Amino acid sequence: MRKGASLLSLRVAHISDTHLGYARYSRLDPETDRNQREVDAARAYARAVDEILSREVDLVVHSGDVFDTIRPATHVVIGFLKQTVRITGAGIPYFGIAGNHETPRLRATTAALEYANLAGAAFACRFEPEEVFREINGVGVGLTLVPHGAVLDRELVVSPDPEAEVNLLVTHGTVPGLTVKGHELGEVDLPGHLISGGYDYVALGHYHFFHEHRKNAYYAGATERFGFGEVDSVPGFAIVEFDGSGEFGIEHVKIPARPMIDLPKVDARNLSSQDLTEAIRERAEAAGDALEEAIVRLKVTDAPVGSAGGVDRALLRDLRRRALDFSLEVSEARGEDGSPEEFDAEIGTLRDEFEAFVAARRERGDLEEGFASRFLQRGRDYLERAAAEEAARGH
Ligand SMILES: [Mn+2]
Repeated sequence: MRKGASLLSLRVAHISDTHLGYARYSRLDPETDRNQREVDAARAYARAVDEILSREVDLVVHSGDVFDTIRPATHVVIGFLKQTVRITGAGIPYFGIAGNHETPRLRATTAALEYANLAGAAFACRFEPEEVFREINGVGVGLTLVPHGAVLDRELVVSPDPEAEVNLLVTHGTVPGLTVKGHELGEVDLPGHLISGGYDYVALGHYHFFHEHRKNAYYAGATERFGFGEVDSVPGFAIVEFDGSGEFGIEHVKIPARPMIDLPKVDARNLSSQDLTEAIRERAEAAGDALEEAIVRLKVTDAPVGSAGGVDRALLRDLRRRALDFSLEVSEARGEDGSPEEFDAEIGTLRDEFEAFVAARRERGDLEEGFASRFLQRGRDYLERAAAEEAARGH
């Protein structure tokens, strides 16, 4: 902050990784008949907008992965625009960038995010940075918008606007040296020099946890959880407040999300199918009502070959009915020659591939929602039955 006006006041909402259009599992939302997780992601964004509007912010920035895919379905785009105009319609400036999920592979392709620019927001979604100066609430604000498509240029240099009182950099990717639980995240895609410049605040997107990278650089975190790697994350966004002191205050605003539960692992060494069934039942009973409508995972390790195939199907069916999704991840004990039994891993891969296949078709609009959902369920049942039969044959 160069002009040091002590009267300066600027409140910025930093939101990120909304992943609109993300769809998983087979459950449909009873109200809309659309994929439940897709509806969850849309509701999380709507809740974030509610919070933003109740907090008298002067400016909103979105640091990318607005959409989960390059070609979100029309209703996903419309849903995003309806929420976005609640902000721009209230006269609040809204700037953002494209993340890796929505950046087209080809320069000739137009990003869906361009629609936001027709709704009064300003999103940089091409392959070069954009610089904006805007007087907001009497404060000269410099915004450097570096979409994910622009960070492919390793030599890219951006700098703060010397005329601005508050300078913000908005970008998306993994910063060098981002350490999570003691180890560094692989695949750094943001050049180190990019975020080292003299910005008052660097609004980062990509990493789904609210996280202070440096004194002036934060990941806002995602508005929902998008996988078990995020089971411990707290979905929400950040409010950053500048008062002209040269420092800023930051608050993480939590947003209620779909419960996600990783049940305590079962060590299945020497357990028969019946023992394993009982262990699963115990874990489920201990969790109780928390399982209802939650995304649940139970990992089973070192299961004797074939034992998983004999787990009580009625129990699994009941758990799948109660939870939004119940995923039993079994890894079998190593074979006598020390080689891992890879069969379940293969089935896991097949299942993932099948789900990705259906998701891609659904996204392209090739499959009608209800049909896609039934198709997905039937395919998974079939794969599971095949796995059980293989296992029973003592693969
Ligand atoms: Mn993301």
